Amino acid sequence: MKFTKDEIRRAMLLYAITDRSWLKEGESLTDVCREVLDNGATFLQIREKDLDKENFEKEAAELKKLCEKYRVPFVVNDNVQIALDIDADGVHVGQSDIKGRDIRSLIGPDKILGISAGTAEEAVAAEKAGADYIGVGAVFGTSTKKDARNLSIEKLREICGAVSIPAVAIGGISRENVSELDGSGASGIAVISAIFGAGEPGKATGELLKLAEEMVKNNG
Ligand code: TZP
Ligand code: MG
Repeated sequence: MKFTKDEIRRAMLLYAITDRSWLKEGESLTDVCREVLDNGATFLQIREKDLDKENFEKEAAELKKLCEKYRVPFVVNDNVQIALDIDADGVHVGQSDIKGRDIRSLIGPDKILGISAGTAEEAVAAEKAGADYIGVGAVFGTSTKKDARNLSIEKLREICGAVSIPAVAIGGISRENVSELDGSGASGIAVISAIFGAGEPGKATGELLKLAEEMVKNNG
């Protein structure tokens, strides 16, 4: 599926990132993602650090099909080849994944490219490298990513202001702190544990969506 720049910006609103380590007994990742999409998640990324290639690819292909039904963009974390093999809508890469690589050339002009940026310089470089959006964090303390760099809201505002592509805030975002991002310039929130670690992921999604809409409205 192809998404316009406007659609990608709007899809930043509630960006869900998978983590199967939160699955309860008997649950499948696809079933939980369906519940999350039913309740309004606007973007989905598969990020499964402990899955082998074969199973990652299998899960990714299923989620791609699911997202298509909802017309929600679906990207693969880190692995450009898997993103291409399953014809995902795009890929999300970190600074270490892009060193010396031109990911935009590998994926072509139509796929979504997301790049993590922790400084204004990285953000500007990401935009130049053809990123459609940047992921900026960790804005609050997170226990999900061990090597996450912490970043102030002030820094987030500076980074958002440095680029014209949309920025999604990430890291430790929960129902309790979304409003602290008011005025930051972020186009939305990316969350793992606040959705996948919630007792009821669907209900958490609906609540986060409302809070994200409020936050973005308060941005200007
Ligand atoms: N990148 C920066 S923080 C983070 C990633 C992938 C983890 C976000 O997880 P959570 O559970 O929403 O804090
Ligand atoms: Mg990465």
